[in-house]
Amino acid sequence: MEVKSLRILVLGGDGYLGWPTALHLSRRGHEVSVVDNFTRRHYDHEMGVDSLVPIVSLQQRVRRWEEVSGLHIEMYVGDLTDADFVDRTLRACVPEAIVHFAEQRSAPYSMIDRRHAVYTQVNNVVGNLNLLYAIAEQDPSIHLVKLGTMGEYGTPNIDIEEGFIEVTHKGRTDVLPYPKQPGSFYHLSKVHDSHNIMFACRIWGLRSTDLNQGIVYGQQTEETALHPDLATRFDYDAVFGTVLNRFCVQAVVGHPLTVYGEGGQTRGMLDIRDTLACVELAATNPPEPGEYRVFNQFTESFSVNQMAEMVAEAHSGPVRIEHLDPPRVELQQHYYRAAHTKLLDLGLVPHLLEPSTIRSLLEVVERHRDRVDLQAVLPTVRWSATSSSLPTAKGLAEQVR
Ligand code: NAD
Ligand code: USQ
Repeated sequence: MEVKSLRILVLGGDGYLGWPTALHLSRRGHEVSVVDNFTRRHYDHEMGVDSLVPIVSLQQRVRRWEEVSGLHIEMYVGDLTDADFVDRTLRACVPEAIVHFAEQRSAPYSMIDRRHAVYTQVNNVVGNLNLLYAIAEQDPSIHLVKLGTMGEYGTPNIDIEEGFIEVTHKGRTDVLPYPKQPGSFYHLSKVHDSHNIMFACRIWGLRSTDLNQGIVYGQQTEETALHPDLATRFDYDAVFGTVLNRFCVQAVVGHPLTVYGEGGQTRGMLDIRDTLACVELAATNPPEPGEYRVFNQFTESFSVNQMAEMVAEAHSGPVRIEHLDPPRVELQQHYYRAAHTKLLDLGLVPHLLEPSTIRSLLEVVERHRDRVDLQAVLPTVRWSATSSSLPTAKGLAEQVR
């Protein structure tokens, strides 16, 4: 389908999702620039972990893309919490749409201690606020496509709607923001962002799409598969690895799949290739000036137990599933039904989670299995200071041997 070419600035363009999104938008004919301060690479050093799939520097990635595709991606290195940098970058790039991925995105990282909680909220909320001011001052018609999270809603005992719910109270009716019950200081930072964006749309007439994204799985996209230097990162450690990606790594190395608690936690999920498609659909179908809209960006929901069983079935070798003492404070059995029709209405054709999808992910892991550090697999961050002690990384490594 023919799409209008846009000047798009991708914030967080060195990350797991930002990099493949930048490539996808570039190949689709958009003029793409990326921003990053490499803080994600710094967390690796801090935590002593690394992406399972090796990644080259952003500079090398951009050069390789130019060589492979003949397409240029402009690069800006800097921090969104630096307002001058944000102002300068918007002036230099003059974007029509900004896709904002550039936040600290791990729930466990935000729950390590006070310092990490404060860092997460300052980084995310201040960066987003600087961006809102720069857009308002320079060009309020810029469309902000902001990555939020399904975790903003938590797990209420009623259906989750797309951003807003009609409420009748004492005989009067209104459409109000859907109640938020996030489960970590990270997820809370996204709630704060949503409120700030909605307010900025109301008072300054900005336009924004808040993409409440579910948990992403997968590592390869059409563009990243073109050359090893174009690969995106793949995290499997207990702080940054997400559940399905982690289970695939655990299955390949013979580690028991680490289901936290009862495993009835149910979440919206999506294939990494659908992230790219959803972001482009949102960017190329902008809201009206002053409009703040919310899309729930996931394609299917599964419980943690279902995901563990699917990985065990797809893997050719034996797989053991273990229920660990839950490190997080969250409901382990609950009702979960969330609307997600708006992106489908715009034309999203989802990649659903088939055994073949899991098998191709297992193959990626197999190629890099020598890089797996078993010490990084077990959860070490507890939500509650009083929760029972977790098995140690050393204990688990011994169990695996
Ligand atoms: P990531 O950590 O791999 O990428 C984020 C990038 O932003 C990193 O490269 C980091 O260096 C950069 N960054 C962070 N703070 C910055 C700052 N202040 N200035 C400049 N750059 C900064 O994360 P990801 O998995 O690619 O997620 C991207 C976005 O999507 C996040 O906002 C996350 O909350 C959201 N999201 C991710 C998932 C998922 O499953 N990965 C699911 C739902 C929502
Ligand atoms: N879980 C396990 N075992 C594991 C890892 C996780 O049982 O080894 C459970 C967790 O307890 C949780 C669920 O799986 O109930 C999801 O955990 P996760 O780490 O995969 O995802 P989460 O912490 O919610 O965060 C991830 C991304 C975040 C994004 C969010 C989308 O890191 O950036 O916002 O997914 S959502 O979950 O919809 O909020």
